[in-house]
Amino acid sequence: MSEPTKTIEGWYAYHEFHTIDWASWRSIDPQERQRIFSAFLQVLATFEQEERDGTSSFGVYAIAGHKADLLFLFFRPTLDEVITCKNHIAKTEFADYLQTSYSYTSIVELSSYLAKPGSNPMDDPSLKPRLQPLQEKSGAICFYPMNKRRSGDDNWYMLPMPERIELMRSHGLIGRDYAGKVRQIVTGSVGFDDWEWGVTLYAQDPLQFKKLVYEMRFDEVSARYGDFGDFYVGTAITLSDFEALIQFGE
Ligand code: 76R
Repeated sequence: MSEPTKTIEGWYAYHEFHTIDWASWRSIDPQERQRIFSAFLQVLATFEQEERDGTSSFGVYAIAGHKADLLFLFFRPTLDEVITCKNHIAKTEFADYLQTSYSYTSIVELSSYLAKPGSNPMDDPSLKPRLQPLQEKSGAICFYPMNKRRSGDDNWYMLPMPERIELMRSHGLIGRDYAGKVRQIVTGSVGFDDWEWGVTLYAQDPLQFKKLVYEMRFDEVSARYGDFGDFYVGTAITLSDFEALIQFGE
């Protein structure tokens, strides 16, 4: 058996994607819509307040394409808390006009591949913000789940540790070229959800997602060992952007 990689976990992550049921939403009168949406905003404002208190992170995103219109993204210390957040949203009247089109449960994960041998990663002061990451409030977001392949000769989990370290070094080097342009949050989901990791990327310019993901496809870690799920791309929105998004301009 090859040696498992040590991982350090941080906040739980819960990505919840929704489509808006525009036909039902349009069918109710504007005052009623206003009332329902105001109540919903109050719930979201609570999540934002909790983020300001430093106990979690929350974000709302507008998503491109037919797979979703909205993403609510929660980073929270416990699984119980993300379940509670999910149910807070589900119990609102506004949720009657949403359909959950996809969701992903995972946990912020740092792996020890590039840690200095013998060092205690917990001594690293840069670790806390990486384990308890705050979301970006502007710019673009990209999310997709992925696996490391386990088929025939291409089985990541049977590679000896030194080989995996070497491959991850090359992966990290490509990533570092995007420092300042793309921020990545890798969340582990073995035992939690249908893929092994979620990848959440932030960039001011969404084109940088394409550049980075494309470049990584040529790197062995992704070329030989990466299997990918559906991609979601969108932008961070404020609560007032959100209000504008769901209005019809009456
Ligand atoms: O954490 C670190 O900065 C150390 C180096 C590093 C690790 C250990 C790193 C760097 N990643 C690591 C682990 Mn990554 N990453 C992805 C994807 O689309 C694809 O082809 C893959 C999706 C992207 C875009 C990306 C970006 N990374 C991982 C893991 C866990 C692997 C395991 O444990 O087997 C996955 C699944 C994964 C996937 N990675 C970086 C980036 C970027 C931009 C960096 C540089 C970060 C920096 O140096 O600031």
